[in-house]
Amino acid sequence: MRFTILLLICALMTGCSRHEPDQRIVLGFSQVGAESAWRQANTESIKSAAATSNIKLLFSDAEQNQENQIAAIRDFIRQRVDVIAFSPVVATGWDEVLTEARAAGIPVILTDRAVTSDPALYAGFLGSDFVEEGRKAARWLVTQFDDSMAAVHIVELRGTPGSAPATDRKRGFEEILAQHPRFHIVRSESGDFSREGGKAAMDSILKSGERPIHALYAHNDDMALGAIESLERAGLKPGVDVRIISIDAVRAAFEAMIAGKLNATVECNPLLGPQLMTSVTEVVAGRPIAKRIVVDEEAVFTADTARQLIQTRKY
Ligand code: GZL
Repeated sequence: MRFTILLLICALMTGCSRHEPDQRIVLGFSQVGAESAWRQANTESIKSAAATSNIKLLFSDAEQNQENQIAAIRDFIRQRVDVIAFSPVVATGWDEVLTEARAAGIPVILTDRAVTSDPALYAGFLGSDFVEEGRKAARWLVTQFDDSMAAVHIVELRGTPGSAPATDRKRGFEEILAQHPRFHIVRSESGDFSREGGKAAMDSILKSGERPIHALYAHNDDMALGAIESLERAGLKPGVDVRIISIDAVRAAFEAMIAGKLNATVECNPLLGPQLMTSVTEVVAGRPIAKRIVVDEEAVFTADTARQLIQTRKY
């Protein structure tokens, strides 16, 4: 009886409810979109890690549109979340909204992709080294053609224009290629990191009559898988007539390697959720995090080991 009266007094005085207010950390996360298998795995990792860490996640899918991401970040600021994290679809155009988050006293953590803004505007960046991924792709490709070939013609399918992975994977690839003058990128088109985009870009290149094509370098597996469909429709044997390397190492890439249609893929780990939640918890506790957290070492997987390794893959 006395408890009920106490509760009633409390409710009248402070409007407090029967339930304690939600004490969980609130994280606002703006995701690029759902453009690739890598992205789906990344989203799943973030959602499951938030649940495991008992962090309340406000999740927004920007459908690969920067305006949508900026609007989502502003909404998180209005909702006074504890931390904002996002994977920026492109590298530029974030100064204003990052300044607004800082003025609101809300720390920001970047995941997956970098921005060109002043690092003082965000607490830290957790992601892979895309330049090294590009170097790894080129180091593998130059081993695939012996000295008897005077010139090796490469087609490149780039990711989203202006995105850090597209810019840096190209930079790393070309840095190594510069040491091998027989190797030339004869065409470079954007496939926007999607399977449909990769197919359309390869269709256009094949229709233009660009020949010979000895190799394909795709900035992600989804574009490579789309290009494989296009090559087959044109009567070419992907993986045989055209040596193909891509990046991400998603399950579908292992299946394509087992089928002999893809020759190699460079791993880019999407399972960033646990590391992100650790960083969120540290930031909320007022402890600094490293400005740059590089996702651990990533491997190059080739067709000859794809069959035995596919069962070990987590995404
Ligand atoms: C890389 C990530 C890229 C993937 C693509 O960290 O930003 O975006 O390589 C995805 O599959 O679309």
